[in-house]
Amino acid sequence: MLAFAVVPAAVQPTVARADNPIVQHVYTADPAPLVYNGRVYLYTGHDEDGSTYFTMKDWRVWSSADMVNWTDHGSPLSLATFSWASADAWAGQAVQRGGKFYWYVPVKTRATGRMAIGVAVSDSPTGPFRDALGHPLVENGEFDPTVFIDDDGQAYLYWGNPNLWYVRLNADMTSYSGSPTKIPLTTAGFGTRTGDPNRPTLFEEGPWVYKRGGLYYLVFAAKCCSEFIAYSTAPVPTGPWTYRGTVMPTQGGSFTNHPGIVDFKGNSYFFYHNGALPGGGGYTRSVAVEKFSYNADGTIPTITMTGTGAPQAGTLDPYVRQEAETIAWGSGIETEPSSEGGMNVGWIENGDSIKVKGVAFGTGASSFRARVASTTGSGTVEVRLGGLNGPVVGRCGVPNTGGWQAWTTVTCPVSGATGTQDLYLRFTGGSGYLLNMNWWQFTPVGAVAARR
Ligand code: FUB
Repeated sequence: MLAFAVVPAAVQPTVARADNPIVQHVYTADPAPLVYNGRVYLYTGHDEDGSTYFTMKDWRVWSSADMVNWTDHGSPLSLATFSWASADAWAGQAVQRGGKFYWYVPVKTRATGRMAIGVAVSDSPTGPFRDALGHPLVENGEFDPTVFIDDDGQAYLYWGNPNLWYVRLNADMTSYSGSPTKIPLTTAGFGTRTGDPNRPTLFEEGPWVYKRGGLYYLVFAAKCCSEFIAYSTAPVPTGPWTYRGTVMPTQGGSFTNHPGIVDFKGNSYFFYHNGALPGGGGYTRSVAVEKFSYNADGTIPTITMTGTGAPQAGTLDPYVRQEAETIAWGSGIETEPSSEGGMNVGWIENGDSIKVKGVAFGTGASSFRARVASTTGSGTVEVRLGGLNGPVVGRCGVPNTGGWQAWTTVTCPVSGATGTQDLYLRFTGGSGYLLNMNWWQFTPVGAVAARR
């Protein structure tokens, strides 16, 4: 896709005051985090701009080493991956086993028009993913799969709305033993809902199952609508479950919510979604994250949504290549697949910006280089520190490279970039699209700048 050819109806937040929600340039929903190899990978759904229903066609992958700067890995899974699927790319989860990544997703089938669970597989957490089976793994008209692998290697698939089901997955992760079993939705297990005789318990959808300290947790979207997040616990993965209360109250401008919980670098994180971005709401949602600590007895505290999100877990190294699409807060920008691999930032106009949080310059940087492309040659990258209007420590002009995917490297001197600071790449120039950026890298004082 060429930056000048298509104008996406973008999410265009203009003020960079917060770092939550996690992604600003597309609407995201139904978070499913996975920790692998020192990074947290975040699998999400994708709400279309201006959507008035759950009109969802693809899923997205993001990753971070520090919980605040998130790299866009694009869309390695969509409805088109499943030849038998017709619609509803809803809430899924990816898990890793034996070096392969299995992504379980609910979709509507062409044949029956009912919801089913498909499974895609990849050798990499960022894909590409392919349909593992060529048909649904399981189909009973219900959705929202979560997969949990116990310490003994037994994997379980849970899913459901309005019921709650589980089945034991085989070690191949793409077949199962026995029949799907309905988990008894008792009020002792899942709380009491009033006002809906058809649904006497709070369980609505979006189960997320994991184990901590010998206790099994089932976190779920409760009541409808609006939903809140609640949880139950059990001594074994098949129950009986005991209702434990609220994780996150109803908040945030979306009538659904969806939980995902992981531990990362010694801390616990709760992922959810809300309608916090401009234009956001029940069908234009955004994934966000909060850090939390379990209570001493293993119960989960009540967590509220914030605009600041989780604190940064570490710092970002500016002296190694950083993808332009690694972003704490982006304003005005979009992303697209790059001809050089991965994604690039595009559709950059005058005044757009990228914030990268907690960049460890140490004793100082002497130059900045960026991989850029442009057909206009009218843009400049301002390298600023501390804020959008913070001091300019470098300024790189971008020439006409002959195409939006015709990449060249520009370099400019930097002075005054020391210590750990938030980096702002602010783009200036005339009207229209100015440049695309694939990656950037600083050179430390005393080192020789690389030529590419
Ligand atoms: O995103 C579509 C549906 O909305 C999900 O499957 C549910 O969990 C709810 O978030």
